[in-house]
Amino acid sequence: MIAVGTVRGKTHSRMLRKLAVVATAAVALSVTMTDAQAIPVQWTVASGGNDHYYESIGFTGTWTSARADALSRSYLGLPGYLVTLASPAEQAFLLSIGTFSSGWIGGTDQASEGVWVWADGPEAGLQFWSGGPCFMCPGTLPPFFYAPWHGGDPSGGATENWAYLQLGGWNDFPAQTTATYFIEYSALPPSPVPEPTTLCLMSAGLVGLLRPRARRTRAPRRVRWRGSWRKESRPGAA
Ligand SMILES: [Ca+2]
Ligand SMILES: [Ca+2]
Repeated sequence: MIAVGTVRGKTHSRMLRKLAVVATAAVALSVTMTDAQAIPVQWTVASGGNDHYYESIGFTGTWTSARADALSRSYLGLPGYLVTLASPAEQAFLLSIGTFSSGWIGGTDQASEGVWVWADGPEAGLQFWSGGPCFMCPGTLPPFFYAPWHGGDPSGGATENWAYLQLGGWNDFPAQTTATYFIEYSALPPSPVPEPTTLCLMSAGLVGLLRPRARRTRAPRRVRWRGSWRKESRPGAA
């Protein structure tokens, strides 16, 4: 009985090990599927897009923390940033691939109330809206080309400075609101190259800074010598 019991015990152990292997494989498969679902989707030029990649991120936080999280990410070597939506087509594409239908986007008027700009990405600093609520605009109001606010928004004044995409249009939310967000990945434009004129002026300034000071020629002073005046060189004179 003891021998049989031992055999059964070993068999039982092998079964448990197999179950553990199967369970581990199932977890790995689950992780793989989750990763696959999270792969950003490219809006190709061939389909009328810009070749940027888009993704909805399950991270939940304030606009500021979502922005920091987006800036810490990259995909295929392309830097991430809170999505910038420059056209109806871009927003439609984003919503077509997103896991979520709402979340933070990259607009803010925190720096100057009513001056809505994109925070990061190729459009960093570009103003897309001015002032308060947009009751009648269709999402296009010169000189701004796209800002589909939800009816009556942005309405929060100085206490609501962060743009949120939701069904029915954009909304302005306060700092303490937490939500998921949308990310966009693309190359950023290179830093501005100084104009040739600017380079010349900079070079001239550097030359002036680096050139040793010329010794000033000081005129000799006149001193009385045995009843008559004569010239005497001053210390430091050339
Ligand atoms: Ca964009
Ligand atoms: Ca505001």
